[in-house]
Amino acid sequence: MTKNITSQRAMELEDKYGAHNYHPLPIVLSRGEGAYVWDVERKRYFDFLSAYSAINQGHCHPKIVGALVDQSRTLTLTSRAFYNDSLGVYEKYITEYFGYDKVLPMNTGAEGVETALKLCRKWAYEKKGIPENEAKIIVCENNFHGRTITVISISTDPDARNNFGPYTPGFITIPYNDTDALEKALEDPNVAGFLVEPIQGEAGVFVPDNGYISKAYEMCKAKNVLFIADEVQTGIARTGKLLACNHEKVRPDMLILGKALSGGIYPISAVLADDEIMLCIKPGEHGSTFGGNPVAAKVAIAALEVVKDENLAERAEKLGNIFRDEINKIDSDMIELVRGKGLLNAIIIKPTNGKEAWDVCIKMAENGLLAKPTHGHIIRFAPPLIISEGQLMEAIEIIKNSILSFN
Ligand code: IF1
Repeated sequence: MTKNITSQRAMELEDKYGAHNYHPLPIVLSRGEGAYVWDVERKRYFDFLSAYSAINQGHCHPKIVGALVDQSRTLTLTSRAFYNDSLGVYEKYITEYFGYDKVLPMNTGAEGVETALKLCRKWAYEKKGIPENEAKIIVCENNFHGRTITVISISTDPDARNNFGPYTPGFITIPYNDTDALEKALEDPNVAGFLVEPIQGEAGVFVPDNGYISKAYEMCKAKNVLFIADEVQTGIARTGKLLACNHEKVRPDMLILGKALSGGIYPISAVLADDEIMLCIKPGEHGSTFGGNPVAAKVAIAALEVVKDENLAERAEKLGNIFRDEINKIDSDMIELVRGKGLLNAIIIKPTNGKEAWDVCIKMAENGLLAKPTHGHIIRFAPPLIISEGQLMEAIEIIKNSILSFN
């Protein structure tokens, strides 16, 4: 059916038979390898979105695909009604990899966030002694934690939350990167946790002030409040360290991972925590059909091995510095600012001559590079971390020429 489908036909099919919950760039992809993707007309592009940082290890990494194929031929799913020979091995591997007592395996990032919120509330009632149904969790304005009802209940983005009410109660929203606001919110004795992205990805790669994460962590500890890091997008080497929290030597009480935990090959998420928190959930109190399945277990081990074997964090650190330095050299009024950490960066575009971020993305696509605006005038640039320095320089040339074409 998909043999020799044209871009036009593919888009028509999605328009007619699919929900209209996205507005994609008019590019129909059919193949991915490393830092590249190809459309159905066999045009090659640099992928500078990496499926929103799920493809850190590069498209179709042979080692991860191999793990997927081998396990898929053997045993794909047992449910958690029984044990299997892969889950415990994976749980040992990932908890030692990140330094926690235990892991609760789920599938999507949003499920990981929901799981962390449930663990935080359980801990609040059973360990901290907050009166039942009174627990509150602090979240930040302009967050993005997923699309489920509770997660959009804490969103401040009208598109994400409008007309999806009534909303889940029990949250306090404060400005991001504002420790005074956090200090005030922490005065409430019923606060159980603080859920935060170390860098706000969807908000436009908003990097907080140096010291914000470590100060926020210390303030939470002083009030016996759980520091919960959503590293679904910033984790797995993306920002130049294994975790974005590592930049400030913060060890979150709960760590939420997703996306590149599978290298973009399979939906895998995880919540890591120590026993005092994790053992608050007893048998039968949480779970998921696919959570921790044998294929996910083997794929995640392979994906994490690639991160270490190919030094992806060090690469992201080095190449990210080159990216920002080179973009800052571009002489164009359209470039208001470039910001980011490691290979999670964004360019703030100043609309010029009637052209804006979307037009820049269309021009870059014509020139062989894919990226997409987040809000308004911000374009996120997040290539696979396996990109070579030569490829990066070639990609920067495309970005430069595309932007200068509007001068
Ligand atoms: C979409 C955004 C990015 C995330 C963080 C949890 C999740 C995400 C920090 C939920 C997911 C994805 C969702 C996807 C596009 C993308 C996205 F634009 F939506 F906001 F990356 F910034 N925490 N982000 O970034 O993980 O349930 O999706 O596996 O919904 O369009 P998920």
